[in-house]
Formats: sequence, structure tokens, C-alpha cells
Amino acid sequence: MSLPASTPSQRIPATDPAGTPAAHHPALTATDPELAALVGSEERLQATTLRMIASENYVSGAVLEAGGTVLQNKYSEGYPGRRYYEGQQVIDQVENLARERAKALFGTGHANVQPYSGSPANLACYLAFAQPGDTVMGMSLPMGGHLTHGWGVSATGKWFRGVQYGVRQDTGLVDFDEVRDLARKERPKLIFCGGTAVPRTIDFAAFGEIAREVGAVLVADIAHIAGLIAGGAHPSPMPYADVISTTTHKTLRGPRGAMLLAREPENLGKAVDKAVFPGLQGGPHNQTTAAIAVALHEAAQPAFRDYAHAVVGNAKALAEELLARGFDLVTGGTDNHLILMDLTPKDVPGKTAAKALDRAGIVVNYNTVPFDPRKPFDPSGIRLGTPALTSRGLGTEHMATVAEWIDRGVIAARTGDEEALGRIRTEVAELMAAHPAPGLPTA
Ligand code: DSN
Repeated sequence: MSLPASTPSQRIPATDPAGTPAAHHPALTATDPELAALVGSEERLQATTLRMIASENYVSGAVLEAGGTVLQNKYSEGYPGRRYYEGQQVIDQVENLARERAKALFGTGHANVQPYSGSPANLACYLAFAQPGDTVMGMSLPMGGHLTHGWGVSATGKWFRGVQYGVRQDTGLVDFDEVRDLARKERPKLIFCGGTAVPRTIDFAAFGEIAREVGAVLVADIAHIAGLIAGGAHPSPMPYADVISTTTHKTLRGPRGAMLLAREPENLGKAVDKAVFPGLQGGPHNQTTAAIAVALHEAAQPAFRDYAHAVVGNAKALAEELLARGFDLVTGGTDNHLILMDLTPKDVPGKTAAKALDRAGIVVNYNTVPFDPRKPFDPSGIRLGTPALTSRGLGTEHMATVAEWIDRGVIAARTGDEEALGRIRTEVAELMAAHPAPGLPTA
């Protein structure tokens, strides 16, 4: 199903077969044909492949347009009504629109729409609520967490004392007894919940109870599932989380950006605002703020609820088809938009499979699985997501075909059968041609 903002009339004209942009990038083509050709090639790649990276999506034509406006010509350090530059008559309205829409959509008392992306948004939480050297707690990266949840190679793990929880080896699920015991022992200032490879519903209430017991600020990192929450397809972290951190470009279908939402009236928003500016950033990217506002407007429409539920329905249907083909799925399936597969039983490393699938026109990322004996740069698994394919109208009726392609692709990866990969590539391109992506040129 398509969102209202991605109707064919809003699609821009096609690139020519060589991948050179036609009339839709005239100034760029005239000034810098080399770069324009690269844009055209990327458009063709996105149009003709089955994009299954769980953190990616297609934005609507309206979001794309808002992100390419003259709003980017303006500096506006500060917040609406309290800027360090003049000429904010319009920009203040744009940012206020985005803030109000974010608050309404997620039911929070405060919204900051300025973080440049997810990692700076998370870093702002440290600056707001902890001091260097303080103990912070998050899900370990190889278990499904994020670098910025206190993992050692990240600034958040170098400048703070990160302690990490994981999942149970027998179920792949978070063990709340372990989380509670760790929190009681370590007394972290901050607890992060959420992650990048968590295929099951996050129990925000359980995290909230633990955070309250130990006096920690709970940050719910909903980057992956923000669109599902907005569309009612995943429970909300409100009122359990003190702060919600999210990117805007994954299931939410906005531009690359981020938001920090805070529960009020505890006055957490003030600390968040100070941390984002002047703590970490200078002027906000106003063109991105505008595109976020558009995405939030789209996400508030009834059609977005259908979209969010369709993303989950597709992931569940795909998981069933993959299980039927003997794939080993972490936790045995999914409750959300992503599937994490351990390819060890198929005798193919995750990286080998991901690269072969890419040659077959199915774009995924290789990923560690919990308790992975292999290294992160060459792990045992791959991660699959359904947000992007759902945005271009694929439904549960297509998931058997997608599972069959993945199965054939993994077998071809093991046997080195490039011809088989080429055949899948052709079939993928045919289905993609029948389901044009929002915001992309149509043939
Ligand atoms: N955005 C994350 C993801 O792909 O899940 C990585 O930071």
C-alpha cells in the first residue's frame, strides 16, 4: 500500500536507460553531470532492487521535496523565539510545526527536532543526564543493541562506564532478572532500551520499573520502531520512558534526522534542549526539520496505521516462509519489522550470503547474532527488514516469493552459482517494476 503522499502524480520523471537524470534534476545535470549521473544510477538501483535493510525505507515525494528547499540557506542557532540570528520569521514556524506534530504523534510533552541523527541524539542524553565516568547501561551491540548504548569502541563507552545486558542463549530474549540484577549492582545513571537487531516487542514497562527502582533515567531508543509505534503496531514507551530518542528515517519514513522527545512536566525537556544546543550542535538543518514535519504529518494519517501494520504483517509472513524453508531465526520469528537469521546451519557466513544476495538484487546487511562465535566484520547472520518493500506496495502474498529468492540466493552463495544469482536479479527487477517506489522516477 502507498501513502497518500506517494501517488503517481507526485513521482518525478524517469532517468534514461544509461542512468543519467532527465528533466527532474536540470540544474544539477547542467552544473555537474558527473554527480548527476551518480544520482541517476542510485535512483535506478533503488528502483530495481528489493531493499531489505531493516533501517532503510523510501521517503515520499513530499518529504524529498521538503528536504531540498531553500530552508537550508538559513542559520538558526537556538530554539523558536530564542535565536542567535535574525530573520527567523519563517524558520520558527517550521520548527514549531515539527515540534507540535512530534508531540501530538507520540504523546509527549516536549520535542526537540534538531539532532542531526541518531548517534548525536543519544549523545545528547549522556550530556543531559550524566557526567563523564558515570555508569550507563544498555544492550550489548552483538546482542542487538547500538554502538551509542555504551559499547566500548564508541565515545559513549570510552567516556562513560558502559555495562551491558544481553539476551538469554536459549530464547534470544532479554532476561529482565539479569537486567534488574545488573541495574541494582551497578546503579547506572542512564539506562538505554531498544536496539538495532531486536526482532521482538520491547517491554518498556519492565525497563521503566527497573529504572525507577535504581533511580536511572530511562532512554527508549525507538529508532527502528518509531513508525510502528506511530501507527499503533508496537506499544509506546510512554509513559514509562523519561526520554525517547529516535531517528526519523527508518519505519517513520522521514528524512535522515532525529528527535528527542521528553516526558513532561518533569522538566526533562529543558536538559535535553541544552544538551543538543549549545551542548553538542550549532545550527539545526532547517530543510531536514521541514522534511521531518512532513513525515510526521504523513504518519498521522489513517493510511499510515495500515502501513505500519502491513510492515509487521509482511515480516511475520516472511518469517513463517523462511522457517518452512529451514532457516534459523533468532527468537524463532518476529513481532516487528525485522528478522535476524543465523546462517550457521546453512553453512554460509553472513557476509558471503549478504554479498551474494546483493548481486541477486536483494539488499540486506550481514549482522552478528547473539553469542556469535564469528567476528563482527564476518559474522554468522544477516538481518532482513520489511519497511521499504511495504512502502512500495508488496504484501503478504509476495512473501513466499521473497523467501524463495532468499533461499535460492543463499544456496547460490554456498555453491558459487553466479548464474542462479543473475536469474533471481531478473525476477526481482520484474516485480519491482510492477511496484514503483515512492519518490523515485517511474519508467
Ligand atoms: N542505524 C543502525 C541500523 O542500521 O540499524 C545502525 O546505526
